[in-house]
Amino acid sequence: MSILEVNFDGLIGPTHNYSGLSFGNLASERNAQLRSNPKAAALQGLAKMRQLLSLGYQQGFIPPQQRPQLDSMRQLGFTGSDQQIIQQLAKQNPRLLSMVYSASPMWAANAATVTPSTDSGDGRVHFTPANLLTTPHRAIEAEATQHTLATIFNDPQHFKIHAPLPANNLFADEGAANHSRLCQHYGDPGVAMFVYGRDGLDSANQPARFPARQTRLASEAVARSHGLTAQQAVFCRQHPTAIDAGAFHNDVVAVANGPVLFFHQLAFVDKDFETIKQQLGNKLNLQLLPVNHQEVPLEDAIKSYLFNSQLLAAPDGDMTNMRLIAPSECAQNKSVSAYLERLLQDHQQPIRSVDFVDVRQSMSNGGGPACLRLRVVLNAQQRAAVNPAFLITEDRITALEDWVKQHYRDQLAPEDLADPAFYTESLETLEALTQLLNLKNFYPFQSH
Ligand code: SUG
Repeated sequence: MSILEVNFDGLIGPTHNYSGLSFGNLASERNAQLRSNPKAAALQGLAKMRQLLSLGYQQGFIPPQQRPQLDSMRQLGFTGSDQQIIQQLAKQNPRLLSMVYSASPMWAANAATVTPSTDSGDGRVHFTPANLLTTPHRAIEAEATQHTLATIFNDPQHFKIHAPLPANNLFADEGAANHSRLCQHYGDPGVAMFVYGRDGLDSANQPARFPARQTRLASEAVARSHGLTAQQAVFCRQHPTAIDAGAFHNDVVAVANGPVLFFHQLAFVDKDFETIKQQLGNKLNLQLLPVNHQEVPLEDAIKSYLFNSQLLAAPDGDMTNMRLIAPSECAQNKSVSAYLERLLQDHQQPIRSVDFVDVRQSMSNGGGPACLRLRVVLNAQQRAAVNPAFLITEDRITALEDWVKQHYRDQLAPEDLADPAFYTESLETLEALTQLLNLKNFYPFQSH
């Protein structure tokens, strides 16, 4: 009971927009240049947090990053005031403008890879911020993510925040979206399952169409620096077919919790998976929930984001009484909703209920319920050591909803990013957030 998983959801920022920045992410490409609704996006995210809280789960959040992020443009030789740089970008290179305005840190599953203290061997929870270097708009997240994590988990006795891996193509890292921790119960020793799309050095077996974002070399480096021994980590290649079908992260086709691994038949390379099954099976009473292609075609799995559901143990950590928090798109997809009905009738497996949530604004950029959260397994002392400003209560959700309603736009078109008024508004919104949370000098603009 005292060791539990806490979900830290990305609080969706005021600049949420559809700029088609993620090659290989079908939703991002499909919705490029549409108008977004940042207010609805943030309220949908908060409603999901409220739902988990009311079901009895502990919940935290990760604040949005400062956008626009213009340091990256200054490094590229742009000069002048922030407003002048925005004007230059709007005129010369609107694509760069949308990159520095992206609200992509909302997808907290990509913030970092996390190893609980039960596994790290030094009594601390380890975090490595993901370098996200495959996509330029996400590569600018890493440094601020490191700072944010160090603010939330600000007790070095309990938490170790590593630097992101070197920003080199060999070490491309996407964080927890390509990592799962399997264990019998949260307090028992676990095995980290790292899933990578390409080796790093060896270029064989890569997807043909879309980029493989995670390298094996990166996964190995994270495992090593988190203190995991060869016995505590397994490495498995993502099926190139899945990446080419739009599963740019493994969490689009698989999700695990405790001893349960719920996955699409085409998620992993068969040969690797056979080895891993054995390695995992030797350590725990693994429960596999494979879904085959005839039952749910890969295209339906990717369109509905079935496997991007949050797979939750009961609030007290009971692994025999689990639930799925699934995107509402799953209820509308024929093969997926039929599958879920059958699943719930099967009492040999531990999932007892499915709750549908509307996170459509995020889904339209390729981010489902599981993308929006970073899972952190914490014992009671560690939970007490988390900076309370980032923990969710009913009152805090209400306060955050009021803040969103007061400051967020309900329509944002990519061309609005060039508007000088939007720049001022974005920073004022973040200023109001830090006042609400009582945070001093959290954002770079606040220390100038
Ligand atoms: O990295 N989309 C994100 C979605 C991340 C989903 N996260 C997980 N699967 N864990 C991405 O592709 C789109 C931004 C745009 O096109 O405006 C974007 O970054």
